[in-house]
Amino acid sequence: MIKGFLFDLDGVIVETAIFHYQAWRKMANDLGFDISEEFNETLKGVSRMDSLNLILAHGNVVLLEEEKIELATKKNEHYLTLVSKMTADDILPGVREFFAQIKQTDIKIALGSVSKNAKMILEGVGLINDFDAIIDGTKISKGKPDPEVFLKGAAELGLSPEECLVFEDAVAGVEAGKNAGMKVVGIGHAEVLTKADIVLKGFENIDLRQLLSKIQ
Ligand code: G16
Ligand code: MG
Repeated sequence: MIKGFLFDLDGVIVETAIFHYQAWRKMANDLGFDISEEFNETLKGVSRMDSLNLILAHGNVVLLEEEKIELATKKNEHYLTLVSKMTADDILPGVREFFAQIKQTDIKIALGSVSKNAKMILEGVGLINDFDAIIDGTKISKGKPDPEVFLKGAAELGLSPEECLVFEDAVAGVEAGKNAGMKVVGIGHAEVLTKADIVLKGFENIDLRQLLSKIQ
């Protein structure tokens, strides 16, 4: 029986991928190359340093570790100026209504994000108090597709993996949920999120009971 929902942040609750893209693109442009929106898809759910390494390899740029840390810090500062403007209007359609349905049940809610900025973003959009547990990039050592983030989420909720349902928009995130032994609802396109148990376009007009009857 499902007793806990584990939500990814970026692409599930809010759309921060565009801000990550803008900040990484500026960095790449400064280094003399460009990154496409399609390439940006491969960075979703991937940690900051892993993303940086993928981008540098894409642009055939080799740097020292300290130079990489400097670039990642600068990118994050730029990213923070972009996300600091986020408000409740940036919550993805249907999320609030879905949360309201959850609150009428005994199902607990946790965040499972690899972002080190997750809490700041949840505060900014006014959702921080809706979570029973928050696992973010400051609490984990391995990014998705490693299951660490979701296993820690389940543990903080006091639940077993089989009692948890993951909501994820990234291929690496869906894999992380499956690697944790959990059922996964993909948010996005079924052709992309092939490992998810069920795929929704988003939360608009989603009936919680109907969803649970399909998944259990
Ligand atoms: C998010 C994004 C990734 C980003 C990562 C680290 O993961 O999808 O693109 O690289 O966080 O973010 P930060 O640089 O803020 O620590 P998630 O798990 O919320 O999808
Ligand atoms: Mg995501």
